[in-house]
Amino acid sequence: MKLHLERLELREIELPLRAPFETSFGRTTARRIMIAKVYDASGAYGYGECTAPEDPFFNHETVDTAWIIVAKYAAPLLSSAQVGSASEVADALKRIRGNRMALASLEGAIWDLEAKMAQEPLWKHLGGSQTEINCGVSIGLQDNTALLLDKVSTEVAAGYQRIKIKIKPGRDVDLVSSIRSKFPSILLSVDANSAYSLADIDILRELDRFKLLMIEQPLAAGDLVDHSKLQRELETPICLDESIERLDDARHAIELDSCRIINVKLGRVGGHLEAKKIQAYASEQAVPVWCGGMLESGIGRAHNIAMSTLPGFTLPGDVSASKRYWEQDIIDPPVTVSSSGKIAAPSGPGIGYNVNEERVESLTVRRETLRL
Ligand code: OSB
Ligand code: MG
Repeated sequence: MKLHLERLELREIELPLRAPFETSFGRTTARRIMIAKVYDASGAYGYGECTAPEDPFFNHETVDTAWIIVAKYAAPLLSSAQVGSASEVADALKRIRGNRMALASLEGAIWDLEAKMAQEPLWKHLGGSQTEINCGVSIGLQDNTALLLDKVSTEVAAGYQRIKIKIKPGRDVDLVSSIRSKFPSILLSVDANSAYSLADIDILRELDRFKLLMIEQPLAAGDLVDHSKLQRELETPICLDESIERLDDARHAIELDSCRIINVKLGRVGGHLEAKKIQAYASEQAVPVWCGGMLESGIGRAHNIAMSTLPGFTLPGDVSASKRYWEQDIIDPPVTVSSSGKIAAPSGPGIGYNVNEERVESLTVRRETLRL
């Protein structure tokens, strides 16, 4: 079925987090989220979520820059390209450098639309093969170690298969050591969000003693060369997040042995098509991948679930239950995780969750409609 894209509705919603989320680069208390809704001439529509954060501290993108990129550049390019399928969107937008989270929101909406028009779940439409996905959690920096241990206990008891904690210089080895004394055998990883340099190699070597599943993005965002030097010095696999924005980055990283695991984030890599290419290449190279998160609302969460059903997504991801972040999500039903730490792939068409449009309307603080 050929698409005839008609219009794009952009909205920004404000959604308060249940608790602040702190990383090495900052603390978030409420999300500002751009949502893209794309209509076909038939009246069908699809939803995408932009994962660009509020501030340019994770990468260069923000919700404000994403809005400009989509409204001023991506929508006109898409309109003139007259794409007939979701798989053509990335090519139609390729003149735009970077800004992949912005572009992915648009592409995601069109994938949802296309899957809905085909009356098939998005995960099947993408070529997914796993009917349930393995879930882990990401726990932010806490005010003290007792609080952190509490959080870890809660999530382990809830059934999550892997615990990841955020670290930064000065709050690293001690945290890991405390968790390991209490939980000697859980799957445990750390995420530094680029907070270290090679000058910190002694600290990173100390982390090697704790049988971590991985150390995520210890060095600079975008770097591959220093990560390769570091990986040579460590037993623990390095996982890259911020350094992987496209298939070529994944290929370079694997060729250089800069990492042995890849975190695929739909927004960061520019959408489902690029994510599929990265997982296919990593699978060929026997490098496991998993799905990262960016504190998404239900729409982004649903897209992450669909992507996580692709065959290479073997390690537990950062896709967790709606209730960990939101008092009330914007989808019905919310995402729930079983006591064995799994999310079942939904059976409905498209993203497979209903967007609560009344709630979205009441949270909206900005809107714009564009012709496609
Ligand atoms: O680096 O994985 C990250 C949240 C915001 C920005 C970056 C990251 C994260 C997380 C949370 O770790 C993942 C999630 O549960 O959405
Ligand atoms: Mg990360």
